[in-house]
Amino acid sequence: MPVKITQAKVIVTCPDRNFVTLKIETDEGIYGIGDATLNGRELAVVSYLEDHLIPCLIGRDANQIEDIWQYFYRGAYWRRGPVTMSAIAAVDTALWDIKAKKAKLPLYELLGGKCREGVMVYGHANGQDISETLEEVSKYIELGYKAIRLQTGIPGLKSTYGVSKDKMFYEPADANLPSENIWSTAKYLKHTPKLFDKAREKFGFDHHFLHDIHHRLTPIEAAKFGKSVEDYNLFWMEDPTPAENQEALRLIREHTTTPIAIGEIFNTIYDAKDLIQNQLIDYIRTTVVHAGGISHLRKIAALAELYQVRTGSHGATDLSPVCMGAALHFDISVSNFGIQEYMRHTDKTDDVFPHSYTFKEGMLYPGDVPGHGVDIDEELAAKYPYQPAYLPVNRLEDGTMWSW
Ligand code: GCO
Ligand code: MG
Repeated sequence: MPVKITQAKVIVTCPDRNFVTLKIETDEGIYGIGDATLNGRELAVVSYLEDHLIPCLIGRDANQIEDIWQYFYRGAYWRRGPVTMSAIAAVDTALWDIKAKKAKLPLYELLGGKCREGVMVYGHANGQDISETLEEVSKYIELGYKAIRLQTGIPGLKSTYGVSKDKMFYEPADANLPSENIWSTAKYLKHTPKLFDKAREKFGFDHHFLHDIHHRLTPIEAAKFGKSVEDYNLFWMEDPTPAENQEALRLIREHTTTPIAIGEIFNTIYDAKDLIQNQLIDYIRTTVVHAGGISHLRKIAALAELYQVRTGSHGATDLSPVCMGAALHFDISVSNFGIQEYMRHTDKTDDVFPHSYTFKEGMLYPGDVPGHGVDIDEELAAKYPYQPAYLPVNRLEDGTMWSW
């Protein structure tokens, strides 16, 4: 029996940071929600949904998730891009939520069932200097984390990617016009291996340590960095170079066995397919919200599985609890799951998005309520209106624009 979509609306709220949520309602009274947040470009996705997708959604059969996905992807003529794919992702996530609620099953049951008991996550330890970062690592270890990302300030640079005064919920979109960071590759390459040297000296080798380079190096610099940290056994180095030039990864690979993770800014399987098929990466970081939803992410994971590439989805604070909930159902049900990033949300955000997922000893569990297990308190959401917020930009010390 068809389940008719009767209404869809976009909810924008800023409980400490901006989130965009799509809510789809049906004639059976069941509704579903999907995350559509694109950090620093939120309102572009709101318009894409309100002006272009929602008018075409009303009256359709909510059961037909794949057909609706194809309708918006192929049917649009103008394909791909983060705005389009985040909007399609929100529709897809909300429809999976509806289907699972209608079946009275947690979403992972519709995705093939659990492949594992829980989802290993990593948290962020960051500090102005190495000793502050190591203090943060201790806190995560006390909380039971098995995997931790380490970032540290660099002597001689005023600010560095991944380091902020906030700790558990680091928020880079810090100003209503972009703030400016200064970068020096030479200073970074000199200092960062010391962080991992000290971290292994202090904590040994029982925990997974990760690191994000945030697209800042050239291929040969990335190769050099990967080599310089091999003894510290990193779980991965993330985004060593900007991924427009994917050939670059071959050069990095030829020089180092440090595993590579890429893909948080990818939005389709076409961005990832060459890297996967040529085995130039070890982890693919595409997410539910920015890569077309659960339907599309499962296709990426299926391709990756053929090449022993594992998933390692992005999960920074700007991906809402709705994305996190959906991601956990995906993570627990794909065989080639690797790890899930988990930057905690603030209490205000958690109050707006009541959820069934729980954290215990370094693992997240999606919970067993029907659907993806995340809801939105609309009344509370309305108390926090949208606030313009931009991600920073980055320049070299001589003023040259660089990748942030
Ligand atoms: C990560 C990311 C984030 C992004 C942020 C942009 O690995 O968690 O690189 O810190 O910069 O999500 O919106
Ligand atoms: Mg990253």
